[in-house]
Amino acid sequence: MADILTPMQLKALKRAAISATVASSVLLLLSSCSSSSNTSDSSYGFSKNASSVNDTSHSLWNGAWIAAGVVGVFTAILIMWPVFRHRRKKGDTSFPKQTRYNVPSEIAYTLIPFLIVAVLFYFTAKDESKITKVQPETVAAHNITVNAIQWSWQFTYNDAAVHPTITGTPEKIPTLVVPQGESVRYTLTSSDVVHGFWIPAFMIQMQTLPHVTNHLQFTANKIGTYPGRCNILCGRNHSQMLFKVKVVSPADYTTYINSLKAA
Ligand SMILES: [Cu+2]
Repeated sequence: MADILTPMQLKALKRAAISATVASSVLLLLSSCSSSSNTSDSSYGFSKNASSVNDTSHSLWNGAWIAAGVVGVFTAILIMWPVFRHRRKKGDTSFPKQTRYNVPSEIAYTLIPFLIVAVLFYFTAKDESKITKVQPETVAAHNITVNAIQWSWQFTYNDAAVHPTITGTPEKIPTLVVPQGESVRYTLTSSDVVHGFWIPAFMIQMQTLPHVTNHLQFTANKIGTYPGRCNILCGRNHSQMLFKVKVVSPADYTTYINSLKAA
């Protein structure tokens, strides 16, 4: 391209690219600001307190972004510093001084990344163990088994003695009905390959694995219907592996369970 464009055109192109980058960064920043301030109970697109997991996940997520921002700005300064501060002076034709084996800086650039990873690991492990804590099946107020199949979901309500099962298909996506404000213990299994049980609004996901049983327990706090997805690429119709989560009042939940039993 350099052969076709004149130096003037190249300069103009460079300026346009810089302006576009700055403009899109400003737009991105503004859009993230407005989305966080418009609604009081939502933050960066995530609903606060939608489930018992949200506040823990949210602070971890925010903290990770703040850490990434600090590291990003610090790294950008380190890159820009020599670019602007140590430019070749006009008329200076000398070869730059060559330096090798700077022990203090080598220790620093080994230690700093180690510290960053250690801090991220500490907070992730601490919050993860809090989020994945489950009660024994006999103690939990409600027990639901979620089984993933290529390419839909099966929900079995173990609260009812007959354990009714709802089986979905890509055409007829299933609904997981849960009681508001009451803790549900989920048993996660898979009939075939690895899938991921994911409810974005509740900031929670866990893989469903063949031959392995996983457990998860959380409380849905707000009445409403929320989208659920498989978040592990599990084959041809992975994108159609959808479900809905319907949070209803405890009384409506009991009515629903009774209607399943009767059916
Ligand atoms: Cu899947």
